[in-house]
Amino acid sequence: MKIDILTIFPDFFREIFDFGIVRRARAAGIVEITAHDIRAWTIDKHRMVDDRPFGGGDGMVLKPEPIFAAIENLIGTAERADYPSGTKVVLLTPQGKQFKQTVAREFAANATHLIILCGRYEGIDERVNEALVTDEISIGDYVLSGGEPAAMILVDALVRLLPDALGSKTSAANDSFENNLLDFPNYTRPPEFRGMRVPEVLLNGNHHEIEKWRKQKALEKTEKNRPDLLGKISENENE
Ligand code: 6GU
Repeated sequence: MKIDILTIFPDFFREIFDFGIVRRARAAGIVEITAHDIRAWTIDKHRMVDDRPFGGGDGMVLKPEPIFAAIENLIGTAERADYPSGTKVVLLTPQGKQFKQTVAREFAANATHLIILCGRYEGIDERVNEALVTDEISIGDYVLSGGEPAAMILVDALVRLLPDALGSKTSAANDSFENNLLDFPNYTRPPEFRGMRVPEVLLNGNHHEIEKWRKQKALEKTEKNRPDLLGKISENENE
């Protein structure tokens, strides 16, 4: 998979993809990630990436010209209908559809070239959306000063789902949200720490009992922290 990030702060991404699974996936050639400065595609004297909103109001709006030029350069066309299959242009904005594990799975399975536009300021000229964007995405119901932290999250969630990105010992199939259940709790050595014992069932090696315990604890954790997920379990069992 090839991922191109369009941003006015390319330095934000200088090191954040150099750790853990994402670093290994890059080193193994599973994914290629590049952050591009939108300003590189400006052609005016002042290299302007933003301007005042028509109709008035606070803040600045990202201009369409450099973004269209960037897309034309990266994809070969600024006509959404002519994008090669597997190409997605994602706009990160609080006005987007909410990012979920299902979306990460869909991208990991079907996208081969992902272009991520990081929104900034008061927004982005809507013609970018109308002509170029295939998916408008938000990472949650709060406002960030820009799409950059959201891009980091999107990339991380997606790369670990790419075939061979996770080591053989871990599997995305058991992740929280994969079955609308949060993960069960884990313990490691020592078996007793500051008077707190590891649950006995985990120490006695009865795998059937351990499975039962984990399922129960996953349910309890979900009930406590994310009761909204529980209604979805029976819905999905029919899929
Ligand atoms: Cl993708 N961008 C911004 N600016 N704020 C957000 C967001 C994105 N997702 C949630 N809040």
